Formats: sequence, structure tokens, C-alpha cells
Amino acid sequence: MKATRRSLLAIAGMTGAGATFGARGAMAATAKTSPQRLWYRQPAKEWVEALPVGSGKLGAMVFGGVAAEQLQLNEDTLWAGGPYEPINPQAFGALPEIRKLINDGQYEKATELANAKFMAVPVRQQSYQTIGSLKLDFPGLGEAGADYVRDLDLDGAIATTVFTAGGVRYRREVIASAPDGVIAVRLTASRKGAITVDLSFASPLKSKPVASIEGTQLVFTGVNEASQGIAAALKFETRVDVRVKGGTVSGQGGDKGGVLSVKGADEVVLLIAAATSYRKYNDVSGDPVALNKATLGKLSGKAWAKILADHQADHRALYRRVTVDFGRTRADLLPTDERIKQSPTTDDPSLASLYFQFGRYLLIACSRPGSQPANLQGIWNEKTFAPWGGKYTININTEMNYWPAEPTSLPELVEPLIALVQDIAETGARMAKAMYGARGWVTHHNTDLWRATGPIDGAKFGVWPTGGAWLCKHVWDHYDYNRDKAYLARVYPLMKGSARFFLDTLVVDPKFGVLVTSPSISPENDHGHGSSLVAGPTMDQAIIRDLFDNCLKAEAVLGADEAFVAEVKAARDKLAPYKIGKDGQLQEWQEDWDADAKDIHHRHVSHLYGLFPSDQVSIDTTPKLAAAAKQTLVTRGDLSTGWAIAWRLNLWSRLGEGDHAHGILKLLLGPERTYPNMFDAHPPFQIDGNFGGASGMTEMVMQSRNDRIYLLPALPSVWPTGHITGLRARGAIGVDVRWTGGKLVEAVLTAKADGRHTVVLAGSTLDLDLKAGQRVRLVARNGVLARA
Ligand code: FUC
Repeated sequence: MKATRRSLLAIAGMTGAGATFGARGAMAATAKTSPQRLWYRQPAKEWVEALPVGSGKLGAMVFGGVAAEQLQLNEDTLWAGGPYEPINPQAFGALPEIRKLINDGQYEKATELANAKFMAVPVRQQSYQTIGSLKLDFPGLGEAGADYVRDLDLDGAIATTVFTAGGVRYRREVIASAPDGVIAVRLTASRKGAITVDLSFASPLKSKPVASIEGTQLVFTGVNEASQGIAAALKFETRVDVRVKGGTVSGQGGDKGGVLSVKGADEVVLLIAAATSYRKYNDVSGDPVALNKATLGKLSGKAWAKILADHQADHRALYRRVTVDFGRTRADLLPTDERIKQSPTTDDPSLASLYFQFGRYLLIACSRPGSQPANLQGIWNEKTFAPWGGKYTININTEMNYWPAEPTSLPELVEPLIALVQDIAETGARMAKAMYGARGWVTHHNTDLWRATGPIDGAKFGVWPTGGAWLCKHVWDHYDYNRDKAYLARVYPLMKGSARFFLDTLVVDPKFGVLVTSPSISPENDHGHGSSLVAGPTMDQAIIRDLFDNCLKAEAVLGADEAFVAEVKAARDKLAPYKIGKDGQLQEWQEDWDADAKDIHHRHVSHLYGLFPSDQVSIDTTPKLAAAAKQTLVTRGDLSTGWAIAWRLNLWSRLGEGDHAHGILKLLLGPERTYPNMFDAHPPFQIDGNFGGASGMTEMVMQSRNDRIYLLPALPSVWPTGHITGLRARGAIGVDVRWTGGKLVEAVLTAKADGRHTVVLAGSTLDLDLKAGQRVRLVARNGVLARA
């Protein structure tokens, strides 16, 4: 890139989608390059170039085409299949024999038996599905001209496309409004009567939805697809209300497949509502037509300006809680796709902060109270069978989606995840009883819209009973970050139910005499002794240790539950401990098999759960285990799939190695792991890397662990000056951090609840006893932390 700073500014300023019309249609150069904006000089050709908007329930991918625009649409309950209970009646009978084979070291045979008799029926879960696309065809418009720009403003939560054609300046804006429950589109032009557009639907669904016209509304009706032997049970409807200023609207049904044509309008506003008949995992009696009519009915008379204002106020109330600056260079004047392309060889700290805020933007857009939780693609999926079904893979991916939620001040957005846990505590209770004869509830490595909880895909992936227990960490964390006792009382039974499952199913390892899970796996790694199946993988014991400890902490807050506490304490002390193996590594299994594993560079680093997201292993409380974890990370290597790189970023940050963490971040931000629209590339697109990346950057500048708040614990030398404000630590504490020359300038702590806190800065510690509402400013005097 040889362009000078001035010319870059000129390009960005004169062509930016944020530019406004001046007198006689000329543009005033008001657009600023913004660290909170993704922008491009050409329409999206591929889906991974299109820009995402979302209301939690509804998602759209905006392509920004000139003659043909496409909004690829999602509604978060449109999944294949219908209510089902995938219990295998043979599983319980096979359990003792599978355990025995594992105890005898016959891992391959145990796997064969599990595949034959222990897996869920059906053995695959259901996929998330797209509705299809709303197509906007603009007769008479051609290719994008030189002044074409499209962008996604993260602060305004609006995707905008601007260009000139035939002397007319066109502007197209798309938002997804959570308060109004619609995707809204506004088309404007610098000349009156210039907007002519044909609206239609297209869908890849094999169930062939049908478009029809009702007055000035375009309606798309259909059903989901049957899959894995489960019948299609969902009805859906998408309804587009077309409002015009000037011009005419006319509909063609029948052979034309439902096209609504606008001719010669000054302005067009489209309000898109979508719904399915899904109400709950076992109830599909909803009426999508009535829901959509009610949604649109409420908006009659509400102008675009008010819809936009309400949407932006709602979005900003969440988004603006955090500000971030890791430094800026002239690279941030370039279009986003060019920055991503050159990022491996360029220093671009504000690409990192853009990625951080994009992660927060995405969570706001795909996980709202009442919506489904963020799935493998958040809410954005163009296929009828998404990669890995676009499900909830809970052996890492779903949890990673929610890593940034509490620390980056978006706690409300965890609600859909907690609601999912509530559901699988019901379906998983039936699974626990049927498969294991156990109390409590269990979920294996995946779940879907129907809250299926059985082991799927094949024993070496699915026979892992600890998924629900990991989700319970999020259930606890939501209390720990917010300290709302009423919430804790509500969710305590969920944690207790998960713990009860393990109290009933942990077995004594005949060789080591400790309590272990069996059968299980260390997700999804083959230990090199015939299979992945095993007893007591390190990760399981670590997750269960957290679950038991968090149950005990919850009981201490809520009041006596003595019998349960006694049971938990007894089992907790017998759980298999961490072990350090012959290469100095943290062992992944009870046996020292790490060097035998089929893939020593495996993407999953499950046994490092204790280092991150948990804090059982840390450089200051358990330095030997931390050194062993580091040895494991070195052997595993840095380069992996998107989410696996993001996990490594968090882990190296926990080891206090900022420069190494930054090197990993560069791998994540490069074009191999970040698509032009900034979606994470597993590949293919999987959203966990976006969220894991945002979490990792948080961990570089602030860590909340082991009852302490660590300031700048892994600050890389390439970010000498910066700030991050609005983070949150455990104990309901707001944390702002500013630094320069790599040194702390100030930290501001704001308490939302009473509590004692220890703040740590490079070995210097300060104890604070804060009352709710109290705000303290901390500085470093000669490297020693002190109140200002
Ligand atoms: C796990 C991972 C894969 C992928 C899938 C959705 O099975 O091992 O890499 O992320 O989930």
C-alpha cells in the first residue's frame, strides 16, 4: 500500500457510506473512517462477504448489490424436524459392558459396542435452516460505479449501501430491530420518483415455500424440512410490509411466483416480520401468521425515523457499555477486506479492536432474552443443512460463544443460554434415567432446537456426558458477575441436577482408585490406544470439580442443603487429580498417553479447561500445573481451526504471555481465519472464533480469576498505549483500564455490590473493601498499585 495518509483519507471521506447529500445531490465529505465500521468498495459476491444484522430472533445478510440486492433471511426457530426424544432403549443394558471393556483396556471393542447400542436414535440431530432470501431487483440499474460504498456501522447497528447511477445517488439502509421485532429496509434516492424495484422470494428449502401477495404485503409461507427420520413439524411465515412515498405498488401472484413491484417511488420502506409455529421443544402449536400480523400491526403509523431511533437506542444501551482502543495506524483507513488481507504483514491494532467490538455487536444481534442462544453460526445461515447442522456443540463451541458476554458487559444476552439449560435439564433428566439409571440430568456433546441430549454422530465424538455440566459454569458465572440472589435461587436446581447425575454415575477407576466418568472421551481426541473412549479424561474431572465447587458456593449463599452438600463434598475430594506427564505436559488422560495421541496437534485442548475458561490452573496459584499446561500448548502448536486458535489466545493470555498471545491473535485476524465480512473461518464459517477472539483480547488486558482482578496481565508490547472501559469482573465490579508506554495510567473500579477485592498489577497487589455504588481510581506509583 503506497497511498499517502491524505489520499487514503480522501478516498474514505469522499466515498464513505456515511457521507451525506449536499445541495443538488453533491456529497459533502463528512464520512470519517471509523474504528467501529466495516466497509467495502464493492458488493458482496460470496455469502461470507455479506454483512450481518440481527435482532436476536431475526437475522439478515446484506449483499449490497446494485441491480440486484439480496437479504438472506433467518428466523432462529426454523430448524429441520420436530419434537423428538432420541432415547436408545438398549443403552442402559450396554453400559456395564462398555465400562468393563474400558477397565480392561479394550477401547476399540468398547467403541464398537457403544456405536452398536449406546448412541442416540436417531444418531444425528436436526439442522438449523434458512428461510431463503428476499430479493430486490432494480430494473435499469447496472454495475456499481467508482463511488460505491457499503458498510456496517457497529455503533449504529445499520448496514448501508450508497452509489450513484444515471446521475442519481441511491442509499439503502438495513436494520434488525429487537424492540420492534422486524428487519427494516429503507431505500432512498437523490431524485424524486427514482426508485423502481421488484420484490420476490427465493428459497433452497426442499419443502418449497410459496409466495403470495396480500395488498401491499408480500407473504412467504411454508414448512421446514423432515430430517433424520423425524417429520417436519414447523410452519413458518415471512411477511413483508411495503410502504412507499410516491409511485405505485402492484402485485403479481400465480405463475410469477409472487412478485410485488414498486414503480417510481421517492422512498420505500420494507418491514420484514418472520415467525414459525415453534413455542417450546415439545410444543409447535404457534401461529406464525397471527404473530407476524401482530408484529406489523403494532408498527402501523410508526415512521422509519422512529423505528430507527428506537432500534439504535436499544442497541447502543448495550454496545456503548464498552469502549476500546489498542492504538491506531494508517491501516485503519483502508476498506475492511483489504485490512484483513494485509494483516499478517501489517501492524493494525485497530483491526483487533474492530474485531473485539464486532464480536460484541454479533452477540447483541444473535442472542437476546427470548431468542434462541447463539448457535454455531450465531443466527446467520444460508443453507438447509448448515455445517455441523448449525447446532449447539457444547464440547466447546457454544460455551465459547458466551465467553465474552459477562466480562464485556453483556450479561442480559446470556439469558437464552440459561433458558436452554432449563430445557435440557428436563429432556436430559429423561436421558439420564433411561441411559444411566441416574438422577439429575445429562447432555452429551450437542443439542439442537428440540433439546436432544443423547450421544450422537459416533462414539468417538458423542460419548461425552459432561456437556451440561460445562454449561452450568455459565449458569454460575452469571450469578458471580452480577450477584443477584433471586436469580441464583432460580437456577440452583439446574446446577444441583447436573451434579446429581455425576454423583450417581462417577465410578472408581480400578487402577488409580479415584472417581472418574466412564465411558467418556477427551473431546474429540484419539488417545492412540485404539479409540477415543476412556475413563476419566482430565477435562471431565475439571468440569465436575467446578460444578461441585459452584454448587457448594451457591448453597453457601442460598442456605442449608445439608444432605446434598455432604454428598458433593465426599465425591469432590475423590475426583481424579491433575497429573504431569513424562514430557512435562499436563496429562490429557489418566494414563500418560499424550505423546501416543493420533494427532498431537489436535485442535481441542480440552485438558486445559482448567487454565481457561476455568481458573483451577494458574501461573500464581498452581505454577507447576501452569508450566505443564504451557508445555502442552507448545506441543499442540498455535495454528489450528478458527475457534481452536481463539482458545489458544485465551490460554496464552492466562499464562501472562502477551506477545505470544498477540502472535496468535494475528493468526486469527488473517485472511485464512477471517472472511472479508469478519466472520470467523473454521473454515467454514463458525461464529465461536469471533467470540473467543473478543474474549481473548479481554484476557490480554484484564483477568478476573482466583478471586482477584488482574490489570494488564498479558499486554503485548505492540499495544503500548490504549484503554478499555466498561469491562466487568466477578463480584459485580466495573473495570476501566488505561495505559501508556506499556504501563498502567489508571484503573477505575466501580462496585455494583458490596465486596472485598484484590487487584493485581505485575506482582503488586492491593486489597479493597468496596460498597455498592463506590468508585475508586487506582494508579501505579513506581510500579506499586495505590489508590489515587
Ligand atoms: C466440534 C469440533 C469441530 C467443529 C464442530 C462444530 O466437533 O471438533 O472442529 O467445530 O464441533
